[in-house]
Amino acid sequence: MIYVVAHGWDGEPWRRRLKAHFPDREVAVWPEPVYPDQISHAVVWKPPKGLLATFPRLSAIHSLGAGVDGVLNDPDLPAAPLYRVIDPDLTTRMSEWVVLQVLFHHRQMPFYLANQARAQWRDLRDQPAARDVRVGIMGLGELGMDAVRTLAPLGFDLAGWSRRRKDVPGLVTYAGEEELGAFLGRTDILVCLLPLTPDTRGILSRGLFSRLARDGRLGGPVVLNAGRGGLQNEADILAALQDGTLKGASLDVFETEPLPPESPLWRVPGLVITPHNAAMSEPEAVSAYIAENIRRIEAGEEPRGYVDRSVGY
Ligand code: NDP
Ligand code: OXD
Repeated sequence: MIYVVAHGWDGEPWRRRLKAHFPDREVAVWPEPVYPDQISHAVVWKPPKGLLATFPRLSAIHSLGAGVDGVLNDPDLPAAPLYRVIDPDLTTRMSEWVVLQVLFHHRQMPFYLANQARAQWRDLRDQPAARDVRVGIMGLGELGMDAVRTLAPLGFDLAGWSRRRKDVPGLVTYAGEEELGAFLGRTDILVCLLPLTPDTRGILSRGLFSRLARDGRLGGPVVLNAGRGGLQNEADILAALQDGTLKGASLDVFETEPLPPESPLWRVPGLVITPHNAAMSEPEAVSAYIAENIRRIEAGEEPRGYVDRSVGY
C-alpha cells in the first residue's frame, strides 16, 4: 500500500494521480485509518513526528518536495531510504522565481512601484547593464545550477558557492567556509538556494550581510531566499533593510509559515514576499516522478533523489 501523508496539503490530488499510476494498488491518505504493516511506500510532506516509525514494513519514504528538513527533523524517523524530488517541472519553477526576483531588483522595481503609487514619473537614469551586476548563488545543487543556466544568457556576472568544490565551465565557484568571504565580497545580488541543515541554519544573518559587496552598481546588496525560512534571521533582515545594510530582499520562505499578519516584514520597504510558492510540487509531475521511483525500487534499479542523512540533504 502507498500511504500519502501530506500534512497541511490536500492529499486527494496525490491519491488520484498515484492511483492512476498503480490502479491495482491501494493508495490511502493520512489520517484515514490503515493497517500500518501493509504500508510499503510513504509519500510525505512534513509528516507528524513519530508517525512513520509506526509503519514496520516500509520500503521507502518519498518526500513530496525537494527539501527534506521537514522529514529529517523526526527523531524517530525509521531507517528506510529517503528520496526527494528532482524534477524539471519543479526546477524550472524555481528558476522562474529566481529570474523574476533578480530582474525585479536589478531593474529597480521597488523604486518605480513606489513612484507609481504616487503618480510620479522619475527615471533613475542609472540603470546598470546585467554584465555589471554580480549575482552569487548559494547552493549549486539541482536548483542552484539551473538558476545559473537560466541567468547566464541574461549576461549577469555569476558566481556560486557550495560545500564541495565544483568545476563549472564559465562559472566562478567558491567552496566551504574558507571561501565564503571571497564569494560574498564579490556579490551584489545573493540568491540562497541552500537546504536547511545544522550547518546552514541561520546563515543569512547580519554578519553575513555585512560581508556582501558595498561597491556594486545597484547602490547596496540584495538578498533572495527561496531555500528555507530557518536559513534566515528575520530580525537581522528587517534591521538590515531599515539601516541600509541591505538595499532589498525577496523572501519566499519564513521561520513561521504562514508569515503572521503582525510581522513587521510585511511592511518594510524594499522587501518582496511570496508565500512559499517559488517552486510548488505540481501533483501531476511529482506523482509521475514518485511513481517512477517506486517502479525502479521494485525492479531493483537505482531510484533518483537519494538523501544522504549524514549531511542532511
Ligand atoms: P541539492 O541538494 O541539489 O543542492 C544543495 C546545494 O547546497 C548543494 O550545492 C550543496 O553543496 C549546498 N550546500 C549544502 N550544505 C552546504 C553548506 N553547509 N555550505 C555550502 N553549501 C552547502 O538541493 P536542491 O537544489 O534540489 O534544493 C535546495 C533547497 O531548496 C531544498 O533543500 C529546499 O529547502 C529548497 N526548496 C524550496 C522550494 C520553494 O518553493 N521555496 C522548492 C524546492 C526546494 P554540495 O553541492 O557541495 O553538496
Ligand atoms: C520543496 C518545497 O522543498 O516546495 O520542494 O519547499
